[in-house]
Amino acid sequence: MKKSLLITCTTAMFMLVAVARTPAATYTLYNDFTGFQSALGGASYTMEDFEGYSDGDNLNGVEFLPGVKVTSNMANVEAWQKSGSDTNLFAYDASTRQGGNAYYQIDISKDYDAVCLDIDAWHPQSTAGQMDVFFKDSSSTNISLSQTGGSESDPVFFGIIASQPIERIVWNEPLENGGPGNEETALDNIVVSNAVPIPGAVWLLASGLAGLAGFSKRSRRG
Ligand SMILES: [Ca+2]
Ligand SMILES: [Ca+2]
Ligand SMILES: [Ca+2]
Repeated sequence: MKKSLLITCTTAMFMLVAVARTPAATYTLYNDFTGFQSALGGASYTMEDFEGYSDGDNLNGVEFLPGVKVTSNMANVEAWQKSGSDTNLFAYDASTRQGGNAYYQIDISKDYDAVCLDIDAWHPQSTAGQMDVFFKDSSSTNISLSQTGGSESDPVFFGIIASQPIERIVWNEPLENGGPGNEETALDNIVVSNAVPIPGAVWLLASGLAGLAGFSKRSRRG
């Protein structure tokens, strides 16, 4: 075998190993905007609060932020503004919620690794809902969420910052009083950003320190 071919083969093998060893996306969850915002590390963000829309405006698949849109298995996805309250995004139709599998899907075509939003109108007597998050590397995670506020007017905050871009978030609504139908929830204050990454050198130092700490613990025990 020629030397250059050998080098190419060896390099390819190392690359394959590297690809195979790439870990699935890691992430951190946040339950309030203050914590989420400070974890962005000073990165700018854009937010859609839907206040620029009128009640009944169609939002189905509308790109309301660059690269961000919402669809649903419910037929209507609209701006919702009733009785002087602020405007949010609400989906509905005649029958889907009765089946108990109503969901909202946030599709993200640009590379954002940080997303947060409020879930509105979630009655405390309903059960937990599930947030499915899909990352660009095709890995995904399922997160169970509960309404911990005292009333239906307390929004539930969901924030996530991941090690790589988030492609899709699916909010599977909770069941109303245990089911079979879904509790009606709505989405508001959808934020996307790219968190300022912690520099590689800091990670190396941190993992080195962690290794040293483990070593000294073992030595002392020994
Ligand atoms: Ca709003
Ligand atoms: Ca309800
Ligand atoms: Ca409700």
